[in-house]
Amino acid sequence: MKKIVILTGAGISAESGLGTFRDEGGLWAQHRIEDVATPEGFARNPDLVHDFYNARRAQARTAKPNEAHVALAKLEREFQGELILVTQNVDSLHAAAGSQHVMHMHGFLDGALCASCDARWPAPLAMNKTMKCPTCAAQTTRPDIVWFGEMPYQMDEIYHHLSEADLFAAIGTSGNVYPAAGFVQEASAFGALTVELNLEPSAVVSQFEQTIFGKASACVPEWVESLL
Ligand code: BV8
Repeated sequence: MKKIVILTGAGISAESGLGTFRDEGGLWAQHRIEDVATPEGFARNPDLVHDFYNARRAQARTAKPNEAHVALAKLEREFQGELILVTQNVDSLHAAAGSQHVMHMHGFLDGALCASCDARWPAPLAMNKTMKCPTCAAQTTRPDIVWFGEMPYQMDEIYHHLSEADLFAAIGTSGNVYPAAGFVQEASAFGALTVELNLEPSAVVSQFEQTIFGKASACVPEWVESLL
């Protein structure tokens, strides 16, 4: 096996204490997606959106990687072929666990972006709408997060990797959000073996050849050992 592509979602960070989106009492149960994770919501009420991300940034700063993150970092170190790790998550737990190359397709909680000049810089713990861009001084600072209706990052590169994958694995994602939820179809169309590791069947479970159900902190280390 020469190339493995892995997609992770909120489920891999659940045991690190970070809320998922669609589980009981998840993030979307407390907020409407339209209000806190769309450009329109940000334009309508930037304070509400900054508060939402400031709370998540504070929570994420205290979170520690769990055994699933650590196992994927070990896989990157020890796998003889090429490992591509794509995450929908905006936390930095993969990097904290030692993963060197992580593709953050939905952006970063710890990143700030200027909506006027596209400058990016490390986000302070709390952001607000009066913050000035260090490059152009405009007061249009936003979290460097891909909201609904916006194009996820590095899509061309990701599709290229999917076309070359021998194995595609989705870990801790409910398969509700596109284009990420379509990656399994893309990979299998190019002949990859596909496996879903999740607490329960995702919305696209039928498209996977193999499924492994259970908590990520237990299933992922075991799965990684089976690969090495
Ligand atoms: C785009 C940043 C186009 C925000 C996020 C109708 C049909 C199809 C598509 C659409 C549609 N209407 C609109 C769309 C497009 C839309 C979309 O897919 N909407 C969905 C809701 C229907 N997608 C977009 O808008 C995307 N952009 O399409 O652009 C375009 C084209 C051209 C030009 C311009 C634009 C952008 C999507 C990105 C949105 N941003 N994140 C933030 O994080 O605040 S998405 C958000 O959901 C998070 O990033 C999250 O990662 C992602 C997916 O959620 P999951 O990671 O899967 O998390 P979830 O809670 O859902 O599931 C957790 C899973 O873990 C569960 O299955 C659970 O069982 C499991 N689990 C729990 N505990 C554990 C566990 N597993 C293992 N162990 C455990 N312990």
